[in-house]
Amino acid sequence: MTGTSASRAAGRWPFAASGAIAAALLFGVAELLSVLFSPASSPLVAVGAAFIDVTPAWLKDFAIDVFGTADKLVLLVSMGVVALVAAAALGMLARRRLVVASVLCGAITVLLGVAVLSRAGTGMADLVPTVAGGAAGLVALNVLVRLAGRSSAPLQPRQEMARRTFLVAAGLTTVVAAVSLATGRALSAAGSAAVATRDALRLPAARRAAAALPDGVEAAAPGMPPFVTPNGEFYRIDTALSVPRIDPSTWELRVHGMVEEEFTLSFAELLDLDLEETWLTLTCVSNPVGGELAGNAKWLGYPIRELLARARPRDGADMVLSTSADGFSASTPLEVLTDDRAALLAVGMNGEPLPLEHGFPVRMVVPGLYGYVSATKWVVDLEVTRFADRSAYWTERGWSERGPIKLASRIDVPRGFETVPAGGTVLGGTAWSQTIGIDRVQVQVDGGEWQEATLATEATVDTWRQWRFDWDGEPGDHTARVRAVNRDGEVQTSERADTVPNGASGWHQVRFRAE
Ligand SMILES: Nc1nc2c(c(=O)[nH]1)N[C@H]1C(S)=C(S)[C@@H](COP(=O)(O)O)O[C@H]1N2
Ligand SMILES: [Mo]
Repeated sequence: MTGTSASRAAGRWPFAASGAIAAALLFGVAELLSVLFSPASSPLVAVGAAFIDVTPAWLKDFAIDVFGTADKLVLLVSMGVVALVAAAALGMLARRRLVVASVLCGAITVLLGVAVLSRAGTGMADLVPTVAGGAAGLVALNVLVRLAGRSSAPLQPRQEMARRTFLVAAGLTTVVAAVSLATGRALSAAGSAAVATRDALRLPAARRAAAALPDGVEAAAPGMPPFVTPNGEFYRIDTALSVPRIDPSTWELRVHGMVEEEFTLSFAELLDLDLEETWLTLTCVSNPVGGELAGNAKWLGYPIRELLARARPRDGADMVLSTSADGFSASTPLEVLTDDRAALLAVGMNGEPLPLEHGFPVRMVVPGLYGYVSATKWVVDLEVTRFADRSAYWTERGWSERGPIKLASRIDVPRGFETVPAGGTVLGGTAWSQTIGIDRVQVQVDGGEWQEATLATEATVDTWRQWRFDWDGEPGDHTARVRAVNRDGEVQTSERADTVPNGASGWHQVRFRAE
């Protein structure tokens, strides 16, 4: 680098920094103010959520495949990086064209405002954080760029002083931006009525309690996941960048559409109904073969069948479109919600109110269907309709309108590429075929004969079933495969299908080493 190009580069960084700091201040101020409005009034949250909504199925699937449940963190961090780089470029433009850069800054603020208004349930008032943030960013950009200009003009008298002024201003603005951002995030996480109410809430006992778990539901294989998934470990998949915080005293479910009687139900009314409990394994359509996007819990809730009986669906209706407070929707066949399976409007999970991330205060759980077509969290609306007339969130993004869970099995231990002691190796895993039940599980080692695994006790046909397989192997590298047979006699297919459009299939296989 020659002397002049080095000093040119050195001359540019204060402008790039000014742009980036102005952007940080914009988002920081907006984040802090958004605490006073709705979560979606944060432009950060709104843009991320809008981005998730326009994400095509393959990209969503890719993100979940690669990042699992850290997908949202990765999204936020990548958005942050892109925003800072773009803002740095804007800062450099401002060096020569401050007016143009200021107009662009205003235009970006308008776009952020549009993203906020595009979110379900936001109104004009929710623009306040974005507008205030945009104004703060604009002022910061102008002040910092002017100071940077003075400090980098070599012929300017007192250049050293100008330089120091710029550094102090830039540093202070950065601190203000960072503190507002952190405080805003922390306050919106902690200070809401939903959290306080949930902590104080005591759910009524079930009129019909779930049967106690029989002995032996867990397979005796070291390292197996627990049969009941603790709430804190339950997989979480949704489009909600910031978890909706609903105060149950304001929650209402509207039941309407092709029905004889429309009605609304409050949370207090729901708790007064005859609640029942059921054991049920939820599964995500994005779960790859052998994946962990499935969890098993005891749910407390009111049968959706009873709600629909009260509404009396009209002839010709074949679907219930459930919608959440944040605009997600799922299309569930009407017949599935009116037959005798335990499809619940759930309020409790493993003996507690639903965790906020799992749908507090009310969600749906439906045996036998993937979550994206049935398990609406933060549910506020049930519309009885027809598949021909309405479509749901993921259907509009390339997934099937119906999503029955596919028969599946996986090997949990040994883990892939694990080294286990040779001789007396215990393999263990999980299989599921909700509403039908698992009849047999078979294991094949190194391409040999399929052999019967020992099944753990079945809790209910709606829950997963664990298995174990004892194997006396030679030392060396081995491959084990698993397949299940359900109680309808269906043998799990070897045919590999991708998760898009209606769930993965194929046999899970694990390589491990015995020593
Ligand atoms: N409101 C809302 N409900 C939702 C979703 C969502 O994005 N938003 N995702 C669904 C999907 S795809 C699945 S697999 C389940 C996951 O439920 P969990 O996060 O409690 O495990 O929730 C379903 N309910
Ligand atoms: Mo899902």
